[in-house]
Amino acid sequence: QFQKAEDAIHYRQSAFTLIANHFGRVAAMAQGKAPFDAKIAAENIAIVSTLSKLPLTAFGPGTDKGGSTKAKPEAWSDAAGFKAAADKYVAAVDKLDAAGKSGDFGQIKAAVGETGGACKGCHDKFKAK
Ligand code: ASC
Repeated sequence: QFQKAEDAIHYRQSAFTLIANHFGRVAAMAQGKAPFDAKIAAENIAIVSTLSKLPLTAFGPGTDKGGSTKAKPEAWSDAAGFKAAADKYVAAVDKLDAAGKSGDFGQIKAAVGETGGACKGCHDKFKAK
């Protein structure tokens, strides 16, 4: 799938950049920093949902070093912990996806909170500052 570790690292970083951008637009609405628009929220959530699992395919063996990775060695040495954190994030994005389809502000706000928490939970353990 990837020729070099650096390719996998660049791939996952690119996916996270896009996810953060589109999630950030929805988070801004949830936090009252941008006006809530159910259609725009749904469009951005759909993008997040589509992209959400892509970076997880690019943390294979041997991709712990290289490029400008900020992933900590623990993402590989504590593979079970990393998988649990990833599963939490995927489950949160599934809820966010359902919330986006509902168009309900309260549901979106709650799911944004849970998703942001899952992002942070993984970063705290597995991403260097
Ligand atoms: C974001 C983003 C993250 C998470 C995290 C949540 O919008 O880019 O990495 O939310 O900050 O605490």
